[in-house]
Amino acid sequence: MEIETYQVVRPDGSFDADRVPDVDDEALRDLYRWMLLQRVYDNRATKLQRRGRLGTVASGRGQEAAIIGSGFALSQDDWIFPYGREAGALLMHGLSMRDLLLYWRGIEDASKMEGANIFGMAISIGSHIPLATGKAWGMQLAGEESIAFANLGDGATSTGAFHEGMNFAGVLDAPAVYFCQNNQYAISLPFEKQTNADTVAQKALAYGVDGIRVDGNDVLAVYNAVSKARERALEGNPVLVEAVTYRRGAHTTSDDPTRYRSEEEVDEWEKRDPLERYQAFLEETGRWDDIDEEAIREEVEEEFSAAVDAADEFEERGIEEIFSYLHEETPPELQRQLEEFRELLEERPDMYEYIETRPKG
Ligand SMILES: Cc1ncc(C[n+]2csc(CCOP(=O)(O)OP(=O)(O)O)c2C)c(N)n1
Ligand SMILES: [Mg+2]
Repeated sequence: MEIETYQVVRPDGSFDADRVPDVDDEALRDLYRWMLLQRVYDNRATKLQRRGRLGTVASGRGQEAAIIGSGFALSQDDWIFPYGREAGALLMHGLSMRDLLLYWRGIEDASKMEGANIFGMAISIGSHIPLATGKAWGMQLAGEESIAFANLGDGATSTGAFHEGMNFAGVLDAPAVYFCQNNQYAISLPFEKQTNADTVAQKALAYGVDGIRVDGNDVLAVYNAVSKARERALEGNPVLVEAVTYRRGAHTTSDDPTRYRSEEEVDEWEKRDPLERYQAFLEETGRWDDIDEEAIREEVEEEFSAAVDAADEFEERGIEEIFSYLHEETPPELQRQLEEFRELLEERPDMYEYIETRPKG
């Protein structure tokens, strides 16, 4: 089965003029700004984690075009179901950097995501896919002109939840877009060992859903593909988009990728850097001179530092919140566990010490 990989800008910077999206210069510049923000954010967050000030970080390095191109194609009314690497897209859609940092510090509900249509992150791989389908169906029943957008990895397509979510999307004509960032690995497992299918996009066919395959390191191609997918979804045709890309960093800060992949492979993908490719396009079309790269960097660095300060001021609310977070009224079984836990802490306060003494701020 041959599925075309849609592209606008080729790795050498040459491009297909008919495919350049019909957006103004400011939008074209913004795309660069957001990709750079994603890169700077990932660098800073990774360093912060190394200093023990974040629990873990899942970097989007190498995937900036996929993350930003897709986020940029969405409306503020759409609902995003994130999976962890898409900081830039979430910040674009109303999440504050402080709250994002607090999330990676283990505080999930700093903002309760107020003001942003962003669901909790799917740490349990694939679990958000049926939820996105359900949300999309609900929005359709309510007559809303918006879609549910699930961000997922290639690994998520090997879960049962993917199958269920896609199947129901097809059956229900749900206004949903499933955006798979095929970064070639699920932690250490390469794509070929995970599925016998040549592409993710072809899986859509079996569900009676549209499938699009796109060069995930080409921000304009991703933007076009997701814009198109969004239009189709609003007409009641769910779409699976596969963005072919590469995870250049470690899976998370607790992974060592040199143990399972070659330097040559990583070098090969370095050459397909999404920012460099887009810069070449901007230069070619006379837009690069309007971009002050240093100024963007400085601005993001400052924003990041301010977000760290704001996160440091957040008062932790104690272990008991684990028991009260989900339910309006604590059910009897949880109440019992809470009491048991309190007794345990009285007897063995040291059990909780490591959390209390972890580096503050
Ligand atoms: C249901 C479930 N199984 C296993 C894990 C452990 N795990 C965390 S991330 C991951 C791989 C995810 O790969 P992919 O979906 O390709 O996303 P990527 O990290 O490459 O962006 C796995 C197996 C998990 N979080 N949830
Ligand atoms: Mg992956």
